[in-house]
Amino acid sequence: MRTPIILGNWKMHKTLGEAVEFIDELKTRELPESVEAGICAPFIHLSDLVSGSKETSFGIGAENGHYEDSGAFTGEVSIASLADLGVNYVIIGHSERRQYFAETDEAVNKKILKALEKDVVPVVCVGESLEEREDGSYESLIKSQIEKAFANVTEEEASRVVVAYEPIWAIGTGRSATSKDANDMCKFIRETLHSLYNESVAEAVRIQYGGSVKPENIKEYMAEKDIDGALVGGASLEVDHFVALLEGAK
Ligand code: G2H
Repeated sequence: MRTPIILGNWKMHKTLGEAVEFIDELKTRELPESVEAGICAPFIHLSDLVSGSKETSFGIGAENGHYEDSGAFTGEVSIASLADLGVNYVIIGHSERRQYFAETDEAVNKKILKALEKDVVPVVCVGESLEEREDGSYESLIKSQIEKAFANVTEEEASRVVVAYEPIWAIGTGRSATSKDANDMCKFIRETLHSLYNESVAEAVRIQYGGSVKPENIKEYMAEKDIDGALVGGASLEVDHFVALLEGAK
């Protein structure tokens, strides 16, 4: 059985004060034990959030990280230093990073390998554009994104990776994929993992859906066999909504 996992992706929202206020409030809430929970936040908030969430049941993640341990990469933050800080997750290859910051499949792969080496859970995002959905090329695109992401990832490491299927046309648009469409793609990702590894890896990897998930639709997604959780942007910014998502996922 795969443990459901709900992760907030705050993107470029919240000041440090607002971030700490959120965590302080979340600490006072009773969270379902059966659901793994985490908040992925901007780099400058992470130190405070990691210390503020000690001895709680939820984890803290980064929204990006660099695969080199150190070096002349102005403006970047290494996955090694995130691990040193005590960060639990790192989002890799979010479509906004692929689209606006030219993140390639090769960089995604290097980041996954580094996160696994440093014992940070990589949350690798894959997903197609509206054009690719409509012209029917989406399955081959997703297959290629998965194959490239998992290059040189061993069988033992692969089951520690979390995959987030996020169709670009459903991100922040309010237009979510139907639970059946989302499940079909999560199933397709699982089959791709089966062909790359074996059944036990395919059955162990947790696959999230992401794209306009909210308290009102989380149950629908979680009822699907191949959806193990959600990566949530907008609806993770309010404590009440985040807690409702966790409740809906249990
Ligand atoms: C997709 C998602 C979080 P939202 O980017 O990764 O954002 O839930 O706002 O569509």
